[in-house]
Amino acid sequence: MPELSRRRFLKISSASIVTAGAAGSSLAALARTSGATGESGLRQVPTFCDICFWKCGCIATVREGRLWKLEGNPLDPLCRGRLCPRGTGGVGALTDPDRLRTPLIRTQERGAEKWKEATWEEALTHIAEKMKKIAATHGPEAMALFSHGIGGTFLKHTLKAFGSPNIAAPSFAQCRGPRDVGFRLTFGEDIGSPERTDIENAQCLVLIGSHLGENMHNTQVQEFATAVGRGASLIVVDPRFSVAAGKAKYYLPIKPGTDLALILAWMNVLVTEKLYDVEYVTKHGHGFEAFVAALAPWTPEWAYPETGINPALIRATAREMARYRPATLVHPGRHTNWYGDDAQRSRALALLNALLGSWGRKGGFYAPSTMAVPDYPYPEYPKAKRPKVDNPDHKYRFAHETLTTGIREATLTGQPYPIKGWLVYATNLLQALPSEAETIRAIQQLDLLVVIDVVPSETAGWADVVLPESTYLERHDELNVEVFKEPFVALRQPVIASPHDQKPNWWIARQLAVKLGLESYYPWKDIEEYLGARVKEAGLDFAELKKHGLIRGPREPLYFEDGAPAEFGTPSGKIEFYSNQLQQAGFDPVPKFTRPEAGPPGSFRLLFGRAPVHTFSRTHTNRVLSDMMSENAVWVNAAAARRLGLKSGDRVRLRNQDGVLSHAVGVKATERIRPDCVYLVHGFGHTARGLRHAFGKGASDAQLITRYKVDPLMGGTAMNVNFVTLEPAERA
Ligand SMILES: Nc1nc2c(c(=O)[nH]1)N[C@H]1C(S)=C(S)[C@@H](COP(=O)(O)OP(=O)(O)OC[C@H]3O[C@@H](n4cnc5c(=O)[nH]c(N)nc54)[C@H](O)[C@@H]3O)O[C@H]1N2
Ligand SMILES: Nc1nc2c(c(=O)[nH]1)N[C@H]1C(S)=C(S)[C@@H](COP(=O)(O)OP(=O)(O)OC[C@H]3O[C@@H](n4cnc5c(=O)[nH]c(N)nc54)[C@H](O)[C@@H]3O)O[C@H]1N2
Ligand code: SF4
Ligand SMILES: [Mo]
Repeated sequence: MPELSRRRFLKISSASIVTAGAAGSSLAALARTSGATGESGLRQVPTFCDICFWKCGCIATVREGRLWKLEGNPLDPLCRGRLCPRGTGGVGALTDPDRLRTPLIRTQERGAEKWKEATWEEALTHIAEKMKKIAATHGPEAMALFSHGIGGTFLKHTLKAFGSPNIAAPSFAQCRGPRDVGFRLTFGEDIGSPERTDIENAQCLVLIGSHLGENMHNTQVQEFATAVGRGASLIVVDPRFSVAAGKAKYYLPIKPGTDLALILAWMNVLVTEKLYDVEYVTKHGHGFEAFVAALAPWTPEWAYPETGINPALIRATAREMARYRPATLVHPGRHTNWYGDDAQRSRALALLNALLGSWGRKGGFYAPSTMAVPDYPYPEYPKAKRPKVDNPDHKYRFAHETLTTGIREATLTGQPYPIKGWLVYATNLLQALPSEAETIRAIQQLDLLVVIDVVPSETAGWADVVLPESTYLERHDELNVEVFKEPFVALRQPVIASPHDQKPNWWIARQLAVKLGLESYYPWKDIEEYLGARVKEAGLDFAELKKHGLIRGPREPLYFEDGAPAEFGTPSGKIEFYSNQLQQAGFDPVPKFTRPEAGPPGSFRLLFGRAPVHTFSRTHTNRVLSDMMSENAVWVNAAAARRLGLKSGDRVRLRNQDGVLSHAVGVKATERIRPDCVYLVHGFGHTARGLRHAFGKGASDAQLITRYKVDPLMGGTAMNVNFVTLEPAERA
């Protein structure tokens, strides 16, 4: 790893470099990765990270039976030998003294966080009996599973075998759903995760609220550092002067919620000045003339009062994008549930990329590939008697994944049919879904809530049964058959044994199935048997996979010019500048801008996002990471703070439009944010008493998000629609 690029990677993040400094692994180290203890008394095991869902390959070094350090696996194309600070800090997940140790069964009313310890036999028998009772009374579809990440694979299998189709993750309706819908409507394909963005080859990169450097998805940040390092032109649009904005040639401090107006005006400039890729659009486009006609009114002068961005700057940035096309990448974003018109805003981003000809082109969006690893030959699942509950009558026409909040709604209303049991795996619904009150009300309707977690989260606090999982460093998981720039298969394998009575998800899912009388769905007895069978079927060598942690496959062409097929999975088979699908469903065939509703006078719009050393709400109890950032601060524009008589370091509480009051936090008075909004890092302000280290530290954006707007195309829940005022607080 050249030292220079590693430094750049660190510089891009605003994190302390303490833990990240340990990152970077040598090939010599890899030679020792067989898992056997070497001469030095060190044992190294390759596996992949789970502190977030990027799944970077890592090498764990164990010394005298204890995990000593985690480094990037140099063979892994995702991490290229370097973990992000969170990945390195994964050591703290293992040693967290607040970990769940044994199964727990509730002894008092829901939410009291009072349980008795149970054996796995007792806990699983209890769950299976309840599930059977629910199925007998309401049908098996009345059981739902919320699950986030690869660890949910086997529980999904068990639930499908049980006969329920109601399985959802917050990664759609609370995260990337609008983006994938917007791009699918335009190009006929999702963006996927990892995103198919060719950041490292972009000549011009446009980030619209994608705050790379704080959002630490590893490959993206490394490629971002490469692009910045070689002088790529960077345009950043954000109401907050993010870490990325600090590297930008053009920074556009947009009025929150008005990006669609800016994107329409940019497209207007590209079309009226004929700066778009005429050849590409002619060859691949559908409905271009109707699109051009629809764009006519959306001039930079029209967009100015909406966005606060000067027309000259709108023109200059549109021309800058055109100058470098097709190697101009307008980043599609990831967390895109913002203001309620998000699928249309994402579609506008897709259209802007289409005008620049960047889809399928170097420095734009590459064509990903994957290795052929056949699924395990399970028996066929029983046919669910009723359709999924989350999207009745296909109300959200363009939702192509299950809506968490749709399942919650059905639980609340009993419509279209009642949901009576939730299995919740590795998702903290009370932090991840908007409106904590609705989640709690839905939980009150349940006959069974089972939470499978590593720590006693807020959601676990409401559970009837809590099951303690082994951490990712103590277990196997499903194979990661990655869809990426180059194909590879990666293995998660245990580095160390679980310290208490924790069990891996595959074991829990299998045992539960056995108790439910579904053993025939688990022809394999042990995870290695399962993984080995899949790997063998793919013609790969399991021993090699265990030794190196991954096996790479041959690269495929990435760009149209290299032979990647220029095919679009839309109804017209082309890039849909005008969408007949949308028009037929009663939506705008070319996106239109609607002005976001303003908040109460004197209030600030509440914005939120990521910090480099934390993941969502899941790392605040990790001592290594929380030592670097134990509390969030509320960013307030310096002039606005002065008007309120506040200065940096003062303690305040945030009160939202519905009267909800946050924990006390420090003020960060700064020029780096517009005066009409404030900003919090997501995931703080824990209220679960068992999270002793995180309890009461910082303010929770989730608690303040009592309102949300639902995207009419796909049912995503937009959360940037809450407003707060600030009140002085006594020092905690
Ligand atoms: N207010 C607000 N809400 C948001 C967001 C936001 O920024 N603000 N972001 C949205 C986005 S983009 C996303 S992707 C989602 C993320 O939503 P979630 O994935 O639900 O994220 P977390 O809140 O971190 O909850 C993860 C839970 O998994 C547990 N966990 C961690 N490791 C393991 C493990 O190995 N096994 C098991 N069984 N459990 C484990 C953690 O302890 C924690 O309780 O949230 C969405 N919701
Ligand atoms: N360290 C770390 N990295 C992560 C994660 C993590 O938990 N921790 N989570 C990962 C996941 S699953 C996701 S989805 C991503 C999320 O990260 P991103 O996809 O980058 O999305 P957001 O978190 O929504 O972005 C928040 C940014 O948008 C800005 N913003 C708010 N409103 C507006 C607006 O109206 N217009 C514009 N232009 N900007 C606006 C905010 O000021 C902030 O800078 O991060 C990923 N990377
Ligand atoms: S980006 Fe960081 S936390 Fe996420 S998988 Fe990679 S190293 Fe782990
Ligand atoms: Mo996300």
